[in-house]
Amino acid sequence: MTEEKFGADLIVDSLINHEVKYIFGIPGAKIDKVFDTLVDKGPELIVARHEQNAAFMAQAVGRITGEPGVVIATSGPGASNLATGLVTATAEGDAVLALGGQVKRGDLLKRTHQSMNNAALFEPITKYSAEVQDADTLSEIVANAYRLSKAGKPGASFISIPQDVVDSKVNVKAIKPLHEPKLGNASIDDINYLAQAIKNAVLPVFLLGSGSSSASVTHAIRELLQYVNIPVVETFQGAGVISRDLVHNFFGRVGLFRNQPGDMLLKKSDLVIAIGYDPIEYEARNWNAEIDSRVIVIDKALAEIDTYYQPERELIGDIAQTLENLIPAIRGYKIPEGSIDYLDGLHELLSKNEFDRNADPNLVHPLDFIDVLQDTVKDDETVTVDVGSHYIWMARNFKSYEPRHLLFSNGMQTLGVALPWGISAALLRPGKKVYSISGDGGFLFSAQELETAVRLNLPLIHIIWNDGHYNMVEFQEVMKYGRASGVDFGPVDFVKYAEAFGAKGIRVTNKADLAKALLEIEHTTGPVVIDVPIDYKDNIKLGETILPDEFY
Ligand SMILES: Cc1ncc(C[n+]2csc(CCOP(=O)(O)OP(=O)(O)O)c2C)c(N)n1
Repeated sequence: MTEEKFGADLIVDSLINHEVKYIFGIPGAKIDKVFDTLVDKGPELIVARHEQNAAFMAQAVGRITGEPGVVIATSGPGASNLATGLVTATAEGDAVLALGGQVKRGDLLKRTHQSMNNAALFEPITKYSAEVQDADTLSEIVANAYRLSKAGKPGASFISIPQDVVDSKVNVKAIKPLHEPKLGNASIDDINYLAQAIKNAVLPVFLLGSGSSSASVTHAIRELLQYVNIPVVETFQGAGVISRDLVHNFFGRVGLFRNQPGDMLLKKSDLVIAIGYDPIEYEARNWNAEIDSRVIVIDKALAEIDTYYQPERELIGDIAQTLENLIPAIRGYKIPEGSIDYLDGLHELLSKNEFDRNADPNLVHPLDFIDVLQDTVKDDETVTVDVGSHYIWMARNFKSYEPRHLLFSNGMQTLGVALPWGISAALLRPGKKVYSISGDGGFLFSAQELETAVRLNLPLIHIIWNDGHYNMVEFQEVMKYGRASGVDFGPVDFVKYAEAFGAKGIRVTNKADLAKALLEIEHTTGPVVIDVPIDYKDNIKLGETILPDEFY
């Protein structure tokens, strides 16, 4: 006699067939049969302390591996708590498969406990949102949702599963993942067109976006730069594509605000080659305000066009293969002599420290913090960054030489991502330390996950830039209105907070203390929280326009 199978088996067997390693979530009655099934088989369940954070954890799996991270929540508020995580994943191009519980089908049209139109709620913020009506279709729906989440521009898929569907007997087996079709390179005509455009250019520049950070594209870009010496700027999510041995090609990151050496380079360039660039990271109106840039795109899907972004050509296909095909067509290209001095000047500007770090002796200047962290973090370790003024300082100044090792929420700018992302990075990169960084505001958006990190005994070091304010909003309000509003909150003893969760808590008061603390915890297993009083005296300068005319 064959063993009876239920909807929950079909879901879990589908995840097994897709080689899903982790599933993040919190149970509830409508979906608990899946949790019960997970006791016997399937991915490792990571119980989170809030569904929003479970969704962030799944997002980080998508970000780091390129394969969908999987999250599961119950009906009603369990499902709706996923919303911020899923909208962040969809906006920022991270594959996520979300499973939400639902009331039984007979209750769908009644005012019943936790009844809600799940599929409609998630429709505008996912790539795929559906409710299962027939248990035998569960596996096909999982398979389609899974592949759609990572196809083209990745994002979240959501499946709503009524309780009686999860619980009912099924008559089919789980679908095996199908072979993924591989795109070819862009057309030879388009590749030759770009090659000719580069040969004619005086100052071509590569703008590397999030889509350039996969292993294959990063490899192809590095290979290309062995043959042609073209300057590069990264978006925040393109961090780490340029390796240590190629730093001579690197001219910084662009993002908030339009005042970096990379902005000047984009402005001066007569040919911007945008690779895997997603405008959500840094809209073209920021770097092409005058609508006079000549842009050619290399991507796997069509660009989204706007007034400020009208690419002259688009090379659409597998990005890595397109780049490989570009090499023979432009091999030996050299930036014309006339541009060399300009680039040297920009490099000097990039390395110049414009700030007076002589702060209050009991505060740490952001650049001192970054120096200490830079000396501590190894290239194969991960740094996740929350949203706030600290994110601007880190994105501009923290060097990273491996892709997807310095992570930012750079589309939705969602507060609270750093700690949950750090948890996933620690799970996916076992044996490597992870540093997550947040402000004192953003930390409390997801700080309860410290318990998850402690439970899993993860080597996670969470560092809080403590200034007692929602500073990134504060300094911009001051710039706009001459005063701030709604940005103050009371103090929290983060050392006691950490200890209450079973983590180690450390408070430092200056740069030397910070360096000592990081050294002391080198061999600590399990999570550590470090509270750093930060000196934000220079933050207004972050937003000032410093594009001097002589660079145009
Ligand atoms: C979920 C969410 N709510 C509100 C905001 C708006 N916001 C952006 S930065 C910020 C303040 C961050 O303060 P903090 O975490 O202390 O970092 P700091 O700016 O002080 O470094 C706020 C409220 C947001 N980006 N995300």
